[in-house]
Amino acid sequence: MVVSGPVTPGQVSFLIGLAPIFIAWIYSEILEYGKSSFPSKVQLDPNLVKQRDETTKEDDRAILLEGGLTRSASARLHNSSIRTNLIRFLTMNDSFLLENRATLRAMSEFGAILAYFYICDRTNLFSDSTKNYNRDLFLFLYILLIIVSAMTSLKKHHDKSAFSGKSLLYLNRHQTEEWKGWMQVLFLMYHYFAAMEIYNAIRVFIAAYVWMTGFGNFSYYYIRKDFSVARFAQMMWRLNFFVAFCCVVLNNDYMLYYICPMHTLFTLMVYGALGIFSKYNEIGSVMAVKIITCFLVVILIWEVPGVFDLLWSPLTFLLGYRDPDPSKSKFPLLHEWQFRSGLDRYIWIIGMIYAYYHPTVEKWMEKLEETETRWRLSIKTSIVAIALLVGYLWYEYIYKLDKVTYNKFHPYTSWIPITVYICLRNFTQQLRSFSLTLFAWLGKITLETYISQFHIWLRSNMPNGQPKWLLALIPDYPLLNFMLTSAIYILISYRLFELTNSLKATFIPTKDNRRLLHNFVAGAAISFSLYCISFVLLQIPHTGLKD
Ligand SMILES: *[C@@H]1O[C@H](CO)[C@@H](O)[C@H](O)[C@H]1NC(C)=O
Ligand SMILES: CC(=O)N[C@H]1CO[C@H](CO)[C@@H](O)[C@@H]1O
Repeated sequence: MVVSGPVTPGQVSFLIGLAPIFIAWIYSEILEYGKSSFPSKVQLDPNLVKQRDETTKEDDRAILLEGGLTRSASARLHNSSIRTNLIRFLTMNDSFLLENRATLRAMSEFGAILAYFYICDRTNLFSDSTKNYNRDLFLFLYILLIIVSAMTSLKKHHDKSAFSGKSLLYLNRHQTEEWKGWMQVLFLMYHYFAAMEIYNAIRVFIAAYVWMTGFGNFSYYYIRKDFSVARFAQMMWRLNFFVAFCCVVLNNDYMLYYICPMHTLFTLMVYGALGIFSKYNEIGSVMAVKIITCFLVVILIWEVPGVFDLLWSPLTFLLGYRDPDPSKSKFPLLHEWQFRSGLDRYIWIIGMIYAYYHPTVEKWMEKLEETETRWRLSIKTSIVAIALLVGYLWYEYIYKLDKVTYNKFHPYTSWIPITVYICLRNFTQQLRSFSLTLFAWLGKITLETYISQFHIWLRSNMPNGQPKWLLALIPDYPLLNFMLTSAIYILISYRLFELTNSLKATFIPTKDNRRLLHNFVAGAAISFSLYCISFVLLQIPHTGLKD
């Protein structure tokens, strides 16, 4: 069943890179242990150590000199700091290891998790089972989760509106995260149980995520105006760090995890739309021109035949995907990318527009809240009625279409259910201020749960394979197995979320572009050398055999 394929240079590089880090981490733990049991050697009071940990995180320039804490402020010294750090790492310099124990631990843990991914997905250590859909069970589990989270995690938020200090905030952070959360649970369960009958709903959920990408990123860049390289790098790290390692270790194409390239693309588009001529963002007409340009760009790329291939074919090495399933491998390499990115090509712009009008709507809602009760009630009721009617019409005439026809209409209609949801979700103050924090918690780790599901919850069993099987830790007990694999899977996803963030803080300095560049060059150089070494190593047995 399992086709792990030949070992790739990437996998070997991963091992060669991980081994010294792992050893260094163990050694640093031993040093730390020794230090605390024999405190005479290096005398540091715990406060100082803590403070030092924090400074190291922020700034690698902090160098521990003979028991004291000194910062080398000169740029000259800091120029060489990556080289010195590397040398100190390779020579297993005690103080260096102690200083960076937390980072080493995070990297080792990250590596161990990836190893677990490989073991679950590409070896026969655990078995696999087939998917099985039962509507009753599916709904039972989902509704159970809603009940549990309503009973234990329903929370009222007291965030204030920016304008008047009333708790108005439509679509606040809690709500978007909760929204992501409940959609994600359905999306994942859809994969786990192969619930093909909700295919169309899943398309809407993905559109809603992309809508949120437009909405969130627009608000952020519009208000904060932070177009710095550091911020950009952080964003790219958040979206692609983990998936890049998954691709290397599991020998998969980036496109297998299509959510990642898609969100990266649309995030870049929002970034570009606001970043270019960002000085004039305040002017309404400029913003209108920008939005119209976004539409035109999308129309040009996706609607004009031939442009898509012309534009993306140089990136085929990155965005190409071939399904190993023989029935689906007839498509051209870029087909998957065209299909996935095309489905949601407009909705991020809609998200931007909603974000742009957000303050206006908020003010308007505030006014509404202050008007006479009768007026207010009638306006609200009519809005709800219209929303329900539109929602119903959409459901009847669009949603119920078969998969292929639906997909044709999807790019032009996905804004309808999204808008209806937004209206209904916040039509009373109470509804707006409550959220289910359990779902919001899950909503924070959607990227990690999305990527991890392929390998430690489901199984793809081969490079580039779609996850058609389930991971069976307890064979023959499907429900117990579901419980156990889900628990491990959610826990690991959450750890991955934390590790991605803590490593991001370590490697991407916020205010020092020079160091960011140095880190980037060093990272690229190290990866490249590891790759070359692995490549050569892999050639050796071959030539040996030929002789
Ligand atoms: C921008 O979009 C990406 C992708 O959805 C998301 O992860 C990120 O949090 C967004 N940024 C902001 C500031 O909302
Ligand atoms: C998008 C939108 O305006 N949604 C609703 C938010 O809440 C107000 C006030 O209750 C409603 O009138 C809006 O329709």
